[in-house]
Amino acid sequence: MNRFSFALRKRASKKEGASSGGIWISVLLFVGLIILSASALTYSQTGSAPLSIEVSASVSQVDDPDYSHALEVSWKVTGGTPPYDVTLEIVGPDGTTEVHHKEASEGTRQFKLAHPDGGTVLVNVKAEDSSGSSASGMTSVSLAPSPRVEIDEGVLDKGVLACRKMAFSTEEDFVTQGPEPADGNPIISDGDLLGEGCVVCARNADLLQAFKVTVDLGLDAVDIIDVDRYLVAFSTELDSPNTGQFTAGDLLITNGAVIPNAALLYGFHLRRVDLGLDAVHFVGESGKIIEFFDYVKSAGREYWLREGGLQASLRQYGLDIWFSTEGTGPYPTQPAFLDGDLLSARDGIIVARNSLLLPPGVPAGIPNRGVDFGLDAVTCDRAGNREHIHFSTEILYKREPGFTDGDVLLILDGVVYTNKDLVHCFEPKSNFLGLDALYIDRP
Ligand SMILES: [Ca+2]
Ligand SMILES: [Ca+2]
Ligand SMILES: [Ca+2]
Ligand SMILES: [Ca+2]
Repeated sequence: MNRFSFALRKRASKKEGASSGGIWISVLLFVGLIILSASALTYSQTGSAPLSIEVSASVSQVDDPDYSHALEVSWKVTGGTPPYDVTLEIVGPDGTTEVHHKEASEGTRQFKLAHPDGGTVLVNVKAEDSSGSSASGMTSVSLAPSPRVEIDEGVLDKGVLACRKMAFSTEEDFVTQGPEPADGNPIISDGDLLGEGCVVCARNADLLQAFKVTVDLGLDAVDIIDVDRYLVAFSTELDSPNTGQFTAGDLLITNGAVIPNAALLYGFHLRRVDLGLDAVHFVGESGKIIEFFDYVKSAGREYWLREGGLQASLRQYGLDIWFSTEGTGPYPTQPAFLDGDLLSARDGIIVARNSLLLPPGVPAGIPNRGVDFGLDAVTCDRAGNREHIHFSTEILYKREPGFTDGDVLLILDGVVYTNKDLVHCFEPKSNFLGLDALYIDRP
């Protein structure tokens, strides 16, 4: 098992609170039927039927990046002396417990679960009536594990599919001694998109296919929106050789859409500047991002140069673009932001300062702590939970807690994957190849 799927497992239990719309697959996997286990059946003083609870639950898999299953619970409390105080408890396979108080005496509710590895979920309904009697009813459902794309030999032919779970780009060109790329060329460029297991997901020219560019322009920011539709947002190191097509600071999409750098910066009251683009991550529902990409393409690059146009569209689609620039915001004596800050294109605010990204012991942040470590790769979940931000810096730090500019760091925490973890399966002559673009599914 690799470390990325491990991270995915570890994280699963933390997602209960977020909300996200998804398409529910109508495959009913298991239906847990009524189990009645009134633990403390008590006749009420009026001699009516004893307090009892019926509970049933069913579960189905969902097609949603943030959740694995939908759980439906139905319950009915009868007997005893109404009114009742009803509590629902849902215990996940990892022991995490969700408690819902003050439920109705009878009802059906749906809950989204994030347990991609499957397992047993216990549903416990407890009731207390007005005479103080209590009862509980319990049932359980089995969650089937979510289907995963396993990296195998066959995936070498499937190109970008190998970047479903994670993708990155190095800062250096190198020759692979490990798995041979599908096109037979052992030379890996700093412009190629690489995936888990040292697979070349896309050559630079593949990413640029819609732009009719065949020279390697480098790759220094990436976000994978949908591998099946081959929708990747990215940025190059060099301007397009086709005059006026795009700059190295523009945000490009594999469908041929371009968002000019200036559009990303209007929220900061900067007009018609190009400060470069070094890292990118889309926040919002995947379906909305895909719709937005169609719109970006149909509107054309010139349209997005209109001040505020991008910000209005992002609000309309419920999206945000998190990014970092190559250059620090103008006015050097009092910059609005640093090239090491994570910025919001929609709101024109700093999502996370360089000083917040790095662990407290690191002297990050200007002017107070001393150094701008840069931010040249970033990824997070689509909900934009800041505690899931993973990133890479532009410069290394040798003291404790040390890191290199090729490592993957977790916000406020430090190194999660070293550069060697990412590239060792290429068996390169050097184990340090840098890291300047990163995507992790459900980081
Ligand atoms: Ca690169
Ligand atoms: Ca760039
Ligand atoms: Ca970069
Ligand atoms: Ca880096």
